[in-house]
Amino acid sequence: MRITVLSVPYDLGREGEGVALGPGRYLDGGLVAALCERGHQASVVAVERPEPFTDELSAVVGIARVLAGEARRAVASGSFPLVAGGNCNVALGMTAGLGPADTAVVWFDAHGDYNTPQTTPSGFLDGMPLAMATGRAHGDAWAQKMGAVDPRAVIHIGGRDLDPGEVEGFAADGVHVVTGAGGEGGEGGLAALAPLAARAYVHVDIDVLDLAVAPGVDFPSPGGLTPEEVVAATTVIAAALPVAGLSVTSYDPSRDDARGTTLATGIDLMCRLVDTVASARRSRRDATRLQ
Ligand SMILES: [Mn+2]
Repeated sequence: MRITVLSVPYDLGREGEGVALGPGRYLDGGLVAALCERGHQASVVAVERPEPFTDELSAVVGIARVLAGEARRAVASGSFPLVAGGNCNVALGMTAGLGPADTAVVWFDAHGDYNTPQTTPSGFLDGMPLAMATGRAHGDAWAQKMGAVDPRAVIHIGGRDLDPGEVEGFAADGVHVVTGAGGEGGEGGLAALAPLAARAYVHVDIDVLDLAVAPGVDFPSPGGLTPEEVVAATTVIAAALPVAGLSVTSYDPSRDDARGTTLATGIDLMCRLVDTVASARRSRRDATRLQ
């Protein structure tokens, strides 16, 4: 499969610190070579903040607009957009680029990312990206201009650190939520998305994984999923809907262990998810040919 690796090296709009360093580390650590070894053709596009940093919200929105354009360009040229991102707010650019109104979102994350300025206990802007994508949070800054994702076409998987306001928001908006080890019960939720969308976008905050395989994160939460569980759930969604884009975020190299466990896990997970998407695409093409 042809792949455009969209590198988004920012941490809430800032470069050079925390999770902003993750994408560069993936690239230096051999992400492109690993994809090519599996028979894909990968090229890299670096997404750049369009204006000097003034505040987090403006920076996040500016970067997301640029990313949306690059995702659209990749898809139009027949290439699959794979985001190596700093924070989860890359999801704004991806959903906008893929078509927010008819894209289902599969969101793997230890945290809800569904707070609003009213519900957030911390004020942390990257606790809100999924809520921004659906227009629940900061609608005037994002969804009213760029389009909103239908929350009923969203499934959140692997959450174990959800704030009360997020749990209420998920229920009120009809977001499917699958908690607990193994993502049990996910199949029904994934199947429910298919009639609401033309395609799916899969987002993985690497903190959804267990700390044994991904210790290099800023907000560790024990009891996470295995990479195999993330791949298995993605296989289910890829059979139900064409997966049109993928993002993996939140790797903070400064918190990784000495062996680079998180780096290796992240690269391997991206490769396995891309393989899953490519193989579902092949099956879909074969099925069309046989008709
Ligand atoms: Mn997140």
